[in-house]
Amino acid sequence: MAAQPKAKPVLHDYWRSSASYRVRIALNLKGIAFDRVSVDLVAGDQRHPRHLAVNPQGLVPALQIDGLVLTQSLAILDYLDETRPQPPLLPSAPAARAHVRALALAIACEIHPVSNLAVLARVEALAGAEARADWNQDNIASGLLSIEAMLDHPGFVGRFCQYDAPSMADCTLIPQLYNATRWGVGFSHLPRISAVARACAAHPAFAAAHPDHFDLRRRQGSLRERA
Ligand SMILES: N[C@@H](CCC(=O)N[C@@H](CS)C(=O)NCC(=O)O)C(=O)O
Repeated sequence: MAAQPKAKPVLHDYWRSSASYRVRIALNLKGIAFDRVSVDLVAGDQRHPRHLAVNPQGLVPALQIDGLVLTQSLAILDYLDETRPQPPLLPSAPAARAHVRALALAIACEIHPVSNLAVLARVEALAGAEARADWNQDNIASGLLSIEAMLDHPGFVGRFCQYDAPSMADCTLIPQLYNATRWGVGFSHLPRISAVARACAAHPAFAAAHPDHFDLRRRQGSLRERA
């Protein structure tokens, strides 16, 4: 019997979600073509039963692949790396792997959750719109300072976060920088981060994953702001 052709992966994402952006970059780096289901976080689509059936956490991203539905962006990156090892998202040496994972986790576990939509909405409800912006800007600025210090590691220097090829750390950092820019937090004073941003901007997998290509407002002609 002829083998069934594999279904094309489907990414449930939101154009401006940084966790989704991580997965788009990784899929592009691996050369995996995918379709998208757009979950409009501003409209509240993430709480619709149709999306909750895909991701009970009511978050994006979720990736349908190999007959599975995967959630949590870093778990998705790990799965992609384990099932499609080339090009690797993690270096082979344990110490180098630990460093890449530490960078990715520092962003995904420390910086990003504090800037999440639900957290920002709560800060705004308690203290107003100005406090929401201050909170987010302070969080991102201090988070990036620590990432700069982590990148300045003599053993792991290169064009990207570590060495001269993109890794899971770059997949995580670039969306965080997009978010920083959106919130008016500059990073030109951080030389290692700026150098990585330049290297990634010139890489086609990163360029093709950029939120501008998926901007819902452009497609819908609406002007909804800040998700
Ligand atoms: N740790 C999760 C974070 C996912 C997450 O926070 N996604 C945000 C967008 S970047 C979201 O769906 N927010 C919807 C909401 O807060 O209602 C991951 O890495 O996948």
